[in-house]
Amino acid sequence: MIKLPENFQTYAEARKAGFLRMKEIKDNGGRIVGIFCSFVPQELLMAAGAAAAPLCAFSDEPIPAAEAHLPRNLCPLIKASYGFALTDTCPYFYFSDFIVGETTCDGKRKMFELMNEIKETYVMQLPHSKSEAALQLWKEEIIRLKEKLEDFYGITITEEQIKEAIRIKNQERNAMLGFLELGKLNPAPLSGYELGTRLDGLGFNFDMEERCRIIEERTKEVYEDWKKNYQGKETNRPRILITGCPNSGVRDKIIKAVEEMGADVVAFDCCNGTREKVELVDENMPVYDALAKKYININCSVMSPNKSRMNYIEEMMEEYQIDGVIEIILQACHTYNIESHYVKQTVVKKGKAYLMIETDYSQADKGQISTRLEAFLETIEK
Ligand code: BJ8
Repeated sequence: MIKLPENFQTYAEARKAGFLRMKEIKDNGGRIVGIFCSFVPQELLMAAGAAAAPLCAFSDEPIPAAEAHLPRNLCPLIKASYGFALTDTCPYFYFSDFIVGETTCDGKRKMFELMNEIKETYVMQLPHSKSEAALQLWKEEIIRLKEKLEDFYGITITEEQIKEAIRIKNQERNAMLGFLELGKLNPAPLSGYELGTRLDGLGFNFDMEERCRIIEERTKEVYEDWKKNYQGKETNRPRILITGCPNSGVRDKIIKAVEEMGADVVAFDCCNGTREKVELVDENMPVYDALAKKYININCSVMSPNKSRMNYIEEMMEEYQIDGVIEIILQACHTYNIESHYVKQTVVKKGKAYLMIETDYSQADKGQISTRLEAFLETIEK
């Protein structure tokens, strides 16, 4: 695994550092809205002057408590997120004025009903296709969220404010994308472990300008180091693309493990990767049309059909010179699990290696996963 920089902040450290920022926002009378998903248009929260608190949980600690209300055979992300709320042990949930959920998968959709009993949870009705009719519905839902924010805070949100938020969020997307696209360099300039951890960690920094500055500085630093120390050097380390469900809760036992075995994770088709960032919001369209178009195009498996994800994976395999794809499925995630059939087809058609790992946040399968990763790497000839 490529060495981490000395000042590297782990995900847990970044999350903890954000607690203080949250509290400061609250102490100064600021607004905070908790969110779970890439489909929630953060530009509206920004236009309302609210920070978006990321609430998706990646720890198995609160799961036993959640299982008192939720089925055991449910996605760990859903159980952990609900468990934190139920046990009142997540400062991001605690400081949120209200929660914005969305009808993505069945598990989250129904869990939000229970969460609403703990704290107000407003649910956006996300259509599950990208048709013209779905786009219109989604645009109306986006306007409804704007109205919800206006009612909740007793404010008026102008189109000018939304335009400005779109401009800033697009800048941030570009900065993050610039960092993730370092993975296109060959040999790999940094570890996939760092790529993913930094991106997740920055979600706990609510100052967009600072976020951009930090990531642009690191991008520049890594690129210069690559030119000096890696460019032109031969390597036989396989280049891996990670796809599927959010992977932060299983990063150590899959991403870190495979890198320690001699591979480089260089690309991420997932929500803590490029998935939400590749398409910007069109700054020349009317704001609600532009937001609806951008967000409905996110290639999540809750969309049906979702052919554009397969096209995107194919493109990524070319652009990042991928040797093998690891698909991460969180236990009981039916949409990604079923869609893995097409992902495998897409990868195999290109003559590359494919491995699907279905797992949860526990450490019980760590040894078994290591064995499978080792066997997978052996199938990749370099
Ligand atoms: S846009 S990936 S953040 S829904 S919770 S679907 S893992 S069973 S998280 Fe997601 Fe939005 Fe899509 Fe991204 Fe499966 Fe679990 Fe559901 Fe999940």
